[in-house]
Amino acid sequence: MARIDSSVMRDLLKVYFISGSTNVSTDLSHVLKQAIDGGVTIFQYREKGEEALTGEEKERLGKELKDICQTRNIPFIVNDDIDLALKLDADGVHIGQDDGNVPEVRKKIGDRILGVSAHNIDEANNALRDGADYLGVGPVYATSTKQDTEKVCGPHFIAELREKGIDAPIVAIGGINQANAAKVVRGKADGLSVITAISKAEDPTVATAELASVWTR
Ligand code: TZP
Ligand code: MG
Repeated sequence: MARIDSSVMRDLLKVYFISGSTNVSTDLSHVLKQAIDGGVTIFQYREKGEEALTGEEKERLGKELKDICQTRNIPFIVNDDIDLALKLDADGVHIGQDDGNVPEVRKKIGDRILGVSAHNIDEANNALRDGADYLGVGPVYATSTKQDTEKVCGPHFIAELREKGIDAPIVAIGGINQANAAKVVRGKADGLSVITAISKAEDPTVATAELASVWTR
């Protein structure tokens, strides 16, 4: 196996759904299937928050979600938990700036997909030098899903990173919804990542299809 090609990575980032059990009001496996029907291109299992599952329960749900993704040919990414990613034979891992050392994570996961959150040009350059396949950049808009975020950077911040020479695949995150998605795309992101806009949607299939439609508009 080799590291993922950056043009393939860019395409996969288009409609990036992230969720854990605490982000849904119903059953996450069901929501994920509905979202995939609407056009999700990659999924990240991010089990966070006070009521988050741990241990065997987290692993059991992770396995269920991974199987859904595998059956439907959608890459399955695990947030932060490298051991779980390896145990489940995930397609990749996403880490934040405080979640470990990028070269070490790269070594542990081999050629699997590695995403790293970056909030400025130095973090972006370092992450890419150390083996990131894509960058997560945000919050582009205010979000109530994650409490400890950096300040809101706006979609134009991604265009600024491009002007500073960052050509790597970038997915935007934070407060993205069906109403502002087109602006994020114009800001030069390769993809949109969302939690609430899909996880809490009345109809996740329709919500996802609406997000996906900004790429063909
Ligand atoms: N990182 C920056 S903002 C955010 C994360 C994980 C939460 C995004 O959630 P939502 O509901 O799409 O605003
Ligand atoms: Mg993290």
